[in-house]
Amino acid sequence: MLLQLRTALQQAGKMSDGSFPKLEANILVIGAAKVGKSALTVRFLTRRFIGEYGDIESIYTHRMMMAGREASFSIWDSVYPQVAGFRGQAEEKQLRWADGFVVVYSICDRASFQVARQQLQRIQQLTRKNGARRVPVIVVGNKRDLQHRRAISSEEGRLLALSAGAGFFEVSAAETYHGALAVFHELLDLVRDSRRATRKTAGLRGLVRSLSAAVFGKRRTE
Ligand SMILES: Nc1nc2c(ncn2[C@@H]2O[C@H](COP(=O)(O)OP(=O)(O)O)[C@@H](O)[C@H]2O)c(=O)[nH]1
Ligand SMILES: [Mg+2]
Repeated sequence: MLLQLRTALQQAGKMSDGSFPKLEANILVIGAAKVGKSALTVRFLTRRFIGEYGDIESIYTHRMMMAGREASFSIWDSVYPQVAGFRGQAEEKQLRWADGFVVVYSICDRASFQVARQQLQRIQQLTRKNGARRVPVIVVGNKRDLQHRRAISSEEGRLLALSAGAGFFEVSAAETYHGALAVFHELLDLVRDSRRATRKTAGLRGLVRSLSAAVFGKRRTE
């Protein structure tokens, strides 16, 4: 019984040797065309801004240390499909693949803000079906350097993120590295927290099953 209890608690957080398991995550970067999805991703991975990226879809793998723990993740820099019919299938596949989402719009482009709003809704629809409670999402208003062309206020962006239970950053992939760094770091923190919450629930469920098995002499079915 004690052994089962200990196992359940271990599952809720640490490994038996006291270390934390390696964090692995799939990160999907989505948003309308030309908002700077590739610029943001490449900025984070290489610290550089190249200027033109082409419409290439790429999945990058990246390793780093986070709070003394090894993190290994894949970042899918997506391309927004031009053909509406194709959007549904491709989108669903992408959304199901991901553990965390970066939803990018341009602060100079109202249409891209609407796309971000729709994509946030789709994420919520799909993940709610999977029974997830809170999905790790960061909303990013990019091109902050273009203040004279601003069409979306910071408040509006923040409100959209808030309504979706997501984190929010305004950044300029063109001008700085730290904005991109903050976005991906925060997202990985959210992924880690949501994993912990899931494991804790699973651990507690296991504990209840063990207890009822001990008390009633048989396993409860769920
Ligand atoms: N001024 C400015 N331009 C940017 C920024 N980020 C991306 N761009 C430009 O916006 C265009 C589209 O960027 P890209 O990363 O290819 O967008 P994607 O289609 O969403 O992947 C390119 O010409 C980039 O140089 C930014 O923060 N500020
Ligand atoms: Mg791109």
